Amino acid sequence: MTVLEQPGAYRPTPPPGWQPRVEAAPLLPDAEPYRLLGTAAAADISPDLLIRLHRELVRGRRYNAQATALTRQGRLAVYPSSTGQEACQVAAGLVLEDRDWLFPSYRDTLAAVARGLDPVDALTLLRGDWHSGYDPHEHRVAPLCTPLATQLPHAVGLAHAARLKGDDVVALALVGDGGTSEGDFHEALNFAAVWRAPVVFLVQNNGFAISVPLAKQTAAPSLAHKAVGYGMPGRLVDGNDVAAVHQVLAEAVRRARGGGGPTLVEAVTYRIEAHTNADDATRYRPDSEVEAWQAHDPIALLEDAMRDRRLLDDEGVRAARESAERLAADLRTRMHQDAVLDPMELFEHVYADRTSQLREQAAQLRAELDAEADDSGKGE
Ligand SMILES: Cc1ncc(C[n+]2csc(CCOP(=O)(O)OP(=O)(O)O)c2C)c(N)n1
Ligand SMILES: [Mg+2]
Repeated sequence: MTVLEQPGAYRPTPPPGWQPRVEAAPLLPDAEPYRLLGTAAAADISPDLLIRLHRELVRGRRYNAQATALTRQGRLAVYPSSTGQEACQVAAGLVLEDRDWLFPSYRDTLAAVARGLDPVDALTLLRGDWHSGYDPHEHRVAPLCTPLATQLPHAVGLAHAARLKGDDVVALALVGDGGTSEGDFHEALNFAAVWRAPVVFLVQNNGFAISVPLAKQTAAPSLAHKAVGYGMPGRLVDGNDVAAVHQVLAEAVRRARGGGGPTLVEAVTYRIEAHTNADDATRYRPDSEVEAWQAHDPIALLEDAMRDRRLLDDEGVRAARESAERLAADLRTRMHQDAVLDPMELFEHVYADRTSQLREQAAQLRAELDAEADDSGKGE
């Protein structure tokens, strides 16, 4: 007798009383991306929040332009611009409490800066200077993560550990549309839902993973629909509507903090620039597509809504732009200074107890540096 022939061992048809373990309908995303700016509900958003969001959007766009210019001047090895995606960046950077944690990817410099990270420190990694470039504990911003989606299980682990310790901490993890095809995305969402971890996943669907468009990335109805398979709610939001992204994230953060478990938010947006300064986007997408998205610009959408409510005038726009110019000037000044680095620090923060190989390599480098110092001393 085979296993399948044993009575009751294998039941391919469900028994009569079968029910879904979780109701699927409440987890499903809306049919259309949620919008707030330009709707009647926008009248209820706090003026202070809108003014803050506007200032950060304008500063964020200027930051992207300045960082891209620094790549041309040889001051940065590479820069992945988030122009067009500033609404997602700023909302993610401002929505958390100080005690929470942000887990960004390489494109999420603006989210880290909006959360309080020094604008120069946020570029240290891309300049190739020093480890992750900043102390992650200072602002509770994990290192800007280049291996796709690996930040997601880290976020879940931190959030779960915080809950076990009784700490009131929510983790917000950012990932791109391409990152949702990674095994780490699956593992993170599965664990988060099973453990009801206080974590929020924000997918910035900017249409592309380098040159791969979303249609070649997934056959899912939307990326937000993936949430249902894990047993968490999926929310679909207009990623260029900063008020909508902020509100949807704030609700997900509240839910996580209250013990309600994780949420997957898909923000539909667009990468206006190439993947990085090293990419030529005209090879794989028409200008007309970029222009269509420029007509749905996050800063213009917010400015129109704020002018309608008389929360912004020409003077307000000018003040925000001046603040952005000061940020860019500071970035230029400090990025044009050569960093003074100690090569021996390469060996720090790698292992708590240095391995024998690393000890050997450190000794070799020390000897080479000492020999160089002796030689240059002789030349003087
Ligand atoms: C594990 C892994 N595989 C491949 C890459 C190479 N890579 C860098 S960015 C990128 C595209 C990612 O696209 P997406 O997740 O949509 O993020 P976006 O760049 O659009 O913000 C790829 C494949 C990587 N960094 N890590
Ligand atoms: Mg993408």
